[in-house]
Amino acid sequence: MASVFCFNNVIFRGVRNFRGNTFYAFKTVNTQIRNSSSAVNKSNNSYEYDLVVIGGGSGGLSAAKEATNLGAKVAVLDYVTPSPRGSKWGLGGTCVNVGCIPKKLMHQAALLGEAVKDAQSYGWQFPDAENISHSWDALRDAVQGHVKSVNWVTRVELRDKKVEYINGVGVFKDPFTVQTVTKQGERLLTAKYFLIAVGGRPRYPDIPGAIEYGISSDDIFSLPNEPGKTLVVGAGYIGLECAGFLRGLGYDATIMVRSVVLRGFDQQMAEVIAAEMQDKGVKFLHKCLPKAVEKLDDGKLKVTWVNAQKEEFNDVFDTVLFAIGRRALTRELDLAKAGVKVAGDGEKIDAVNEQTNVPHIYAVGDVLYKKPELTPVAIHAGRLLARRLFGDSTVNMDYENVATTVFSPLEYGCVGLSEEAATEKYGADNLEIYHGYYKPTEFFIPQRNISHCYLKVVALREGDQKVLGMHFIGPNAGEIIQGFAAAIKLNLTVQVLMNTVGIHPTIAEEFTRINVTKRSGKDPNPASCCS
Ligand code: FAD
Ligand code: NA7
Repeated sequence: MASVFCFNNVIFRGVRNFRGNTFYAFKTVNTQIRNSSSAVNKSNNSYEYDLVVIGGGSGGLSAAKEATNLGAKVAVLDYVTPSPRGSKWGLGGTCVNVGCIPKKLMHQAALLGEAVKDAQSYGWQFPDAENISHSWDALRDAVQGHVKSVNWVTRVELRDKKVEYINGVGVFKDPFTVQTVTKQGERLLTAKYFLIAVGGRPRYPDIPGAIEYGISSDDIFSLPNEPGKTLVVGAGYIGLECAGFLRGLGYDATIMVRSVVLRGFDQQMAEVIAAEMQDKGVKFLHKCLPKAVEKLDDGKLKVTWVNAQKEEFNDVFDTVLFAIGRRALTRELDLAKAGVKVAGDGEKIDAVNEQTNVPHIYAVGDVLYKKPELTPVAIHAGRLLARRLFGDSTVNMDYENVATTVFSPLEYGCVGLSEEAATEKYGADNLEIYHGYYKPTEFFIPQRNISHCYLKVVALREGDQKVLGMHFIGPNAGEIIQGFAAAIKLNLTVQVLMNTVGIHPTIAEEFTRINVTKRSGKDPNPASCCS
């Protein structure tokens, strides 16, 4: 267990190296600051808590629970500032309230809409097939019901594990004190360690009407009214997913793209996804920027935008959803009082093994600079950190080869390097790119569009061809890519993939059947279902 103690206003912090030897770093404490911390037990210079976590989302809760499992005394501060539209939610952070979970449920609703159509071709009879409709209110209520049950379970779990949950905003007063105001009044919390796990919130563009009339992912899953004809501004992960499920539910959906679709992802795969969405009826406004949102007398929203040639256009929508990225919530923490530095865009924290420039203050999750903004990343990093701080572990978080999936609704799952990133790192001549289109068996009878079911394996050219990246567009891509992510961690090669016997008839087996390289110029289309 790492140790911290204070003697004669000098803080000694034990840091264990990888061999388990403990070295002590020391630092003189500003007496004035320390004395201002009323919560400090001055008789023995100890702190009220072993760990205070600011932010009760994926990363913060995982660290808090693991730390209490290891015997630490932990408090978690969590507070949700309402969105500009007034949306607010309970304990658990972005993922369970306004992220992964409600998104996946709405994605599932969209998939079921397609399944209803497929079902008829498989012989299911719907007496009034022409009049099947979808109720936004019923979906929203079901989703919100589930979210609230998760909030409740999370609170019970914290109580059972004896993690103190404080529903208040945490702000640093000094490097060892966080202040919060709750319904019971002001509190000052002192701790040996602090964990910043405040995540982020959606950005809005600086244009007239954006904040007044627009919504974000913070609002869509609890929207009181049907979204109707929707403009989604932003063609990243969240923009594509929201437009995808809205179209799947039957709404008119348009995506405004500033530069490219899914920047940072493999661009060939991104184009295939965009083509698939377009075939499903999603409209794209390429290389356009919003200029203003104006509310009309009938309540509809008139959006004006410009294209790359500075030509101006406008259209009227029922809903305008901004998905232009997220802002880390560090400004509100008064980090300067703790001495914690921010990096890059001035909002995120650049931490080495989750440790900030202030040794006893750590950070996990979306607040970290240049790390994937994904729930399992935050959870895993938080858990490993708690084990290093309060257990015997020396295991650090590995941020490489983290798999992810865009639920678009035909899913795009990937792990490892994109073709562009691999080319930049190794050079095109040193790579072998395997690719292929395939035909999911379940698509045949309903005659669903198979033209975008595509996969790609990015590998080194030499030897057994180490796999650097795997990309898959098709049903259940998330489920498929997860297992291959473990294989990549174990240094998967193309030789091993080709020697793996597939499960037939599945679509995951397509990865074991790869044989066409881009270099060969051969047709990547399949000859038959069982070739
Ligand atoms: P959060 O979960 O955001 O938790 C931070 C908490 O801290 C919040 O409750 C916040 O209100 C609170 N807080 C902030 N400041 C303070 C303060 N000063 N004092 C007290 N409390 C504070 N990831 C996936 O892996 N898969 C997905 O499918 C996926 N889909 C997503 C879909 C959407 C629409 C969005 C928005 C995100 C999605 N993500 C997904 C990302 C995922 O939700 C985040 O990566 C994850 O929630 C980050 O966890 P975190 O602990 O860093 O922060
Ligand atoms: P992303 O992935 O950063 O995408 C943001 C999108 O919004 C992207 O297409 C941007 O275009 C676009 N953008 C950014 N600023 C603007 C402005 N001012 N106007 C119009 N369009 C803009 O963020 P997401 O919110 O989708 O996802 C964040 C993470 O959440 C994601 O990684 C998941 O892990 C969960 P650009 O490409 O920059 O030109």
